[in-house]
Amino acid sequence: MGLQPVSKLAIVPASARLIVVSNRLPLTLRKTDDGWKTEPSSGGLASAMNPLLRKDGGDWIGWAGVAGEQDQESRRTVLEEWAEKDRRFAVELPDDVAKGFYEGYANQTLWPVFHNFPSQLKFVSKAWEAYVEANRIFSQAVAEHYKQNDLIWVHDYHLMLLPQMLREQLPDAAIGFFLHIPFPSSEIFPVLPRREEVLEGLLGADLLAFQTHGYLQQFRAALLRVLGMESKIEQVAVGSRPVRLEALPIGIAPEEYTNLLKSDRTTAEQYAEWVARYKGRKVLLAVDRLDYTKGVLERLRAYAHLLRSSPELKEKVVLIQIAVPTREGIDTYQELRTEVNRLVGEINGKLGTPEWTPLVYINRSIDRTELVGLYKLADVCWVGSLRDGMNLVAKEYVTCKPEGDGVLVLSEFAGAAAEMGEALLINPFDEERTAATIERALALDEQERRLRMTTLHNRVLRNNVFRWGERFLASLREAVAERGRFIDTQPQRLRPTEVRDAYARGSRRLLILDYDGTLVPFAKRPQQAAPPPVILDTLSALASDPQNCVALMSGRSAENLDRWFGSVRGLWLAAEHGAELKASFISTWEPLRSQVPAEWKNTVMPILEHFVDRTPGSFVEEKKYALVWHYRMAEPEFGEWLANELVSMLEAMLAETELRAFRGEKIVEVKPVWANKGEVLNRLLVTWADLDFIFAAGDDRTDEDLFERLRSDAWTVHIGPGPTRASYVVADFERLRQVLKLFAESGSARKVS
Ligand code: GDG
Repeated sequence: MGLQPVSKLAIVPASARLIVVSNRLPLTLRKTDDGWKTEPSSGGLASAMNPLLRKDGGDWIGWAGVAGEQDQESRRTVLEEWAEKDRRFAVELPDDVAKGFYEGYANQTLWPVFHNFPSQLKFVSKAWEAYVEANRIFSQAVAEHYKQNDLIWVHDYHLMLLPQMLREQLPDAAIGFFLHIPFPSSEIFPVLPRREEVLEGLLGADLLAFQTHGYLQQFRAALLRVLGMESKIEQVAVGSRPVRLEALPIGIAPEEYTNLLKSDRTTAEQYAEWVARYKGRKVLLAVDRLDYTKGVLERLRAYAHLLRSSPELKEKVVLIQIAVPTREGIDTYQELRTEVNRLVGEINGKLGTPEWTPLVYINRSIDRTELVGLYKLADVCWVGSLRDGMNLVAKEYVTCKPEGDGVLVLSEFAGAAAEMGEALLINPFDEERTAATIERALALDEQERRLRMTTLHNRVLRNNVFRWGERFLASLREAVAERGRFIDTQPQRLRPTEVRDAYARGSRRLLILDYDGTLVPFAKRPQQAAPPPVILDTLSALASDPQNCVALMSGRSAENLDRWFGSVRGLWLAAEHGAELKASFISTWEPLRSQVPAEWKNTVMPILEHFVDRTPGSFVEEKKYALVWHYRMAEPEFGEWLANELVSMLEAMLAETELRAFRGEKIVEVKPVWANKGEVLNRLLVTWADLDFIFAAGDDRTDEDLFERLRSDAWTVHIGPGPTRASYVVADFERLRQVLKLFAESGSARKVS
């Protein structure tokens, strides 16, 4: 089999048109006395994507903002102009849908959960319905806009159902998704109401990209815990379709800032004025949307602490806090604003002097020209997010410091911390230590300051938004090509006569068979699955043929296999998925590794026993090398849910060891990684070389290790439904028995003739 050529449909030409889809366009409508006017949108997504699209071209689809009832004519004219001149296409949402979608599910349910603030979560099912409806309206708009070969790039948490909705309408489309905000841990994510739908919505994409590896891992953990879906570090299979997973930290367009610094008059004049005004004082700068995740309150408290604990800083320092209003229709944000206002008053009122206002608070958006001047001016930029997908302010600041004269103080809970290790990192929840770090930043010696800042500066310039965009689109193209390969390599149905003929032509054959689920159906208790005589007869017939090497590889213990198959002459046996092997010509078992430590069982057993206590009908089976939790007799949904929980718990616990927790058919098994069927194969091949027919059959994950190692011309057969690397499938164990019977008969027929 092997990889087939990429199917034509799946190849996306390099010149394909890009369609960006996000909640907001980079343009915003503003109502004035003369009708609707256009303004640039604020926020990280617009800052990043706008220069990218301006450079490389592409269409952008997004919500036009609340419509209201008046002046529709003038509104329409502006929107038509956006489409014609800028190729920005506005999606109209009915006002009640927009409210439930944006202020409801997106910003009061998803946003707090994804930023580790489950206590702020508010959920009403009407808002969820609005979220579904808004995503549906978006999918309609995109589908109408779409032409074959377009690349669709969906952005952020507002549109998490969109990939799947688009997949249903445009099955062949290339769909990528980028999440700008964090993905929460598997402890927090399950709190999300409608979590299954959200994950399934995302899985409609060909590529899912996150800001950091950490978020990507947390997404995988959520898939396992919530949907019971296993994934690889770079891929998850959704039926027969692969979804690629990537960590792609977003960057900025440095020239947008450096050009203003180099040649903008307003910037230069404003900067000169500030230099004069703040002469003799150190400037601390903070720039945030006024969102509780950005840690504005915590920063102000830490600042007050700093001023109180270090009186020598009096009149020597000033904090400029830009706090851009955001989501003002939501109560939490209004409460935050009130509290910040109060604290600002308190700091200046209690700690200021007639000559000195310690805190300059600006509660509006300022011009980019001014922002850049402030970045240049600031001795320290203070990013104190309690949680943040990336944080572009950190990157913008270091971009504006080509000479290396400034210090970045950065929260370890911002995604940016993963790639900006030269910053002084803080835990913004710890106000005292944060204050101490700010003090250290103010006193940092020049050499260290320059070294840290220049390294950061160069890295941010290199990992810019254009590079990020290129990587995303290249990865999306590859993901689509991979989808083609994946589909082309999906297993075919096994045709019994065809494989029988190949068997008959062979003269040195290897047959590797799994047992439970492959030769016999699953039984409620493992000891009930004894082989019926017909299986023993077939195995005896096959194993006694001198041209055959027949190996039974099972998860069962050596003692169990001996009891059931000891009488079948010429049969190789591998127990516990290959931890031990018994050759056909000797009567002793040989372990695959000598000196296997078993103390781990003392730690893992109590955990499994705890799960047995919680799950009526489940039990633990102890094998020589493994421990298995069986839950076939448990209530199905509860059993699956607990199995997900158990595996995610064990995965974290066993990460540094050679043990792994595997999910099988209604079991969770803890065993060493080396105990796998692929390893046993190597042993068999030492004895049995020059093979001209290889046949391997199995139904579960442990068989996949084997299929992966076998030669590409091997007949690998998966029993039952589900994703597999095997080349062929058969519906159930009975079909497989028929095939083995055909093999056995063709052998005896030749002997007779
Ligand atoms: C989301 C994620 C992720 C701010 N004030 C003014 C102003 N800004 C600009 C900044 C920066 C942007 O807004 C803010 O970007 P952030 O990245 O800091 O934060 P979010 O808006 O929350 O963005 C975030 C980002 O998406 C990108 O993926 O990094 O984690 O939450 O560009 O400069 N711009 C102007 N005046 C202001 O007063 N002109």
